[in-house]
Amino acid sequence: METYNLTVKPWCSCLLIGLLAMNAFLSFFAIAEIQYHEFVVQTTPVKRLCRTHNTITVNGQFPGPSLEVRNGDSLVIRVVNRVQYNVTLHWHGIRQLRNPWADGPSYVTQCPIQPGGTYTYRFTIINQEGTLWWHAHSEWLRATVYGALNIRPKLGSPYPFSLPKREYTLLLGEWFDRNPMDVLKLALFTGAAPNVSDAYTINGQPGDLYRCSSQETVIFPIDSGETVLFRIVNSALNQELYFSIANHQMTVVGVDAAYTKPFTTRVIMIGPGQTTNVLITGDQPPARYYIAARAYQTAMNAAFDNTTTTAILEYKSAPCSSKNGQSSRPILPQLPAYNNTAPSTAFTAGLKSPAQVNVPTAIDENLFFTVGLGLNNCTRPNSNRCQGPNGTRFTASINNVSFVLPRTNSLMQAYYQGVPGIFTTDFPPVPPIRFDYTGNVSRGLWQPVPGTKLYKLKYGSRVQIVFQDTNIVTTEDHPIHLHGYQFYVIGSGFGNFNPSTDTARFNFIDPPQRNTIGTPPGGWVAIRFVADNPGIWLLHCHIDSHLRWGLAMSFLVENGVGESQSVIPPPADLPQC
Ligand SMILES: *[C@@H]1O[C@H](CO)[C@@H](O)[C@H](O)[C@H]1NC(C)=O
Ligand SMILES: *[C@@H]1O[C@H](CO)[C@@H](O)[C@H](O)[C@H]1NC(C)=O
Ligand SMILES: *[C@@H]1O[C@H](CO)[C@@H](O)[C@H](O)[C@H]1NC(C)=O
Ligand SMILES: *[C@@H]1O[C@H](CO)[C@@H](O)[C@H](O)[C@H]1NC(C)=O
Ligand SMILES: *[C@@H]1O[C@H](CO)[C@@H](O)[C@H](O)[C@H]1NC(C)=O
Ligand SMILES: *[C@@H]1O[C@H](CO)[C@@H](O)[C@H](O)[C@H]1NC(C)=O
Ligand SMILES: *[C@@H]1O[C@H](CO)[C@@H](O)[C@H](O)[C@H]1NC(C)=O
Ligand SMILES: *[C@@H]1O[C@H](CO)[C@@H](O)[C@H](O)[C@H]1NC(C)=O
Ligand SMILES: [Cu+2]
Repeated sequence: METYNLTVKPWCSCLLIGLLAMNAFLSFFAIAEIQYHEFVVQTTPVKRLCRTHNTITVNGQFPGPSLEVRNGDSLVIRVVNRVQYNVTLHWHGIRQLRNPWADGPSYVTQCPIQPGGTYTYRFTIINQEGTLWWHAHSEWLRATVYGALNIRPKLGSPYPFSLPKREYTLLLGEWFDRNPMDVLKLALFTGAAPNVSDAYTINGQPGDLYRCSSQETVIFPIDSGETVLFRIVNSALNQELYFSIANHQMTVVGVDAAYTKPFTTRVIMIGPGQTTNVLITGDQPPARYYIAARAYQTAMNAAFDNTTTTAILEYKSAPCSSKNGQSSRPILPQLPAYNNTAPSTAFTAGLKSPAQVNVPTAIDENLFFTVGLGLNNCTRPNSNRCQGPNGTRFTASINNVSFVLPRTNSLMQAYYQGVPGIFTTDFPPVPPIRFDYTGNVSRGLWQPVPGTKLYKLKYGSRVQIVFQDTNIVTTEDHPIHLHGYQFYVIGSGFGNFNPSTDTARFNFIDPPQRNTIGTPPGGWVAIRFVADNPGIWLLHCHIDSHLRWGLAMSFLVENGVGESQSVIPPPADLPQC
């Protein structure tokens, strides 16, 4: 198999271990590999939109190095922090069984790697296949610090579709024509929404529709008649995106790290944190076709980046004139209107597991979480620190708790070492006040309470969560990401969740498995999972501005019985605060 975008691994030596009987998780005949990498977080000049910026990268690459692994492989990644910011890396979607120490969210599972420091992430990929990615999990550094984490089946194990000859990784990103950390800093000062980005990118390049960009537009070659696999990742900081390829159908075969029942579509909606694998066949006249993505914007009256990023699908047999000539600009695909929710709903409804899956039918924990924004009133509404709507500051919450990270320890370290005073475990399982969530919400309900509250789950408990979007400030699609787990998405709908009618429509047969799922704007989405991974796991909106405002909480999953159901001891080099 030929892989595009295979990046050079710095000092990657790979050693084969046959018949790994010592690792109970690996099947007896598996041949697994241990990959060693060094990721140096550094400042690198990157030129985009006519200007050069000192950009935070990994190993000087933007996007960062791709990790190409197989199910069962182990990764040892030594991270060296050579920038002035605190850094952590998160391996988005990797389950990290019993191993929260390698998960990465700053102040949740570890203290950050401070300037000049190092930390080695060690983890094994256990029963996961598909496309994941990695990114910084510390303030807004993930704007430029991210890369693919592609997991192929074990050697000799097939894909559930005919093996494509070629595969491409396509990372969608968001580019700011200034230091993203300064954009965040300004927003945190003023309390207003952060400035929007200046471009979307495909593998780091904005494409033909932006100034000073067309020379570097990414080109994906295809042969007439061949089928290629595209691994699409939304690494954008704050924006759901619509994605399409001119004149070509896409066959969706996977989302996050799970296969799906194949279905064809002209457009996909992909939220920050999500991945989608699609097959594309070169069945059109040999020419060049635009691949394009732009915003799917659900928040009302909010500024957003309305630009369009493009790459080019180029038939190798396309006439030279069409490759070089000014005359033959590639065809642009039709993308839905920014505010059109119908194509997103249709796409999401098409996602199913390939066969019947094992969804817990009985549940031990029935959780109902309201998710949304809020506004904090100011004592001096006219001050330059209260530039949010009508002299307020933006906030966000789950069940009216706006999540606050600790500063003097990580949640996981405090829990493991029994350090008191860092968090409480009284996160409310249901909203403290019932109201018409998606109706006209009384202004008196808009200000949540800050807190570092966790929700305790017994090992092995069967959990259902209904995420209910609210109309506080605005209804919106919030892409909710759960660390340490994959869950089944068993239902969704618009308006307020109604247990007596909506539960009857849940899909217990073939719901898709994901790690990130959006709430329909002004609607709800229901998930189920078994709490079989002990540790502290962050649940949050993957729109980074919302995360920073507090749209997050954490689960504390207790140890079960014996070592095999307990968190492993922390590594010796775990960063301290
Ligand atoms: C944000 O946008 C405003 C208005 O366009 C501009 O004046 C300001 O410099 C920007 N600042 C940052 C940090 O993005
Ligand atoms: C994008 O927004 C700008 C400013 O709000 C507006 O002038 C422009 O027409 C919009 N472009 C598109 C393609 O919607
Ligand atoms: C979407 O925007 C268009 C024009 O900006 C407007 O006419 C239309 O009513 C909007 N649709 C929805 C569903 O908000
Ligand atoms: C701000 O105040 C105006 C005028 O009172 C009102 O119409 C608007 O809804 C308010 N906006 C918010 C977000 O509270
Ligand atoms: C929402 O309720 C407030 C009072 O609680 C009222 O002033 C306002 O007109 C209502 N808005 C709508 C759109 O119904
Ligand atoms: C915040 O201010 C608004 C009006 O400006 C008021 O309706 C609301 O009750 C206030 N909230 C709190 C928590 O004080
Ligand atoms: C959240 O809690 C604050 C403080 O108790 C209260 O003013 C507000 O109404 C609550 N809002 C909701 C949606 O529960
Ligand atoms: C970096 O992390 C350390 C440890 O938590 C903290 O003391 C320091 O203030 C942080 N620095 C910045 C710039 O956030
Ligand atoms: Cu959100």
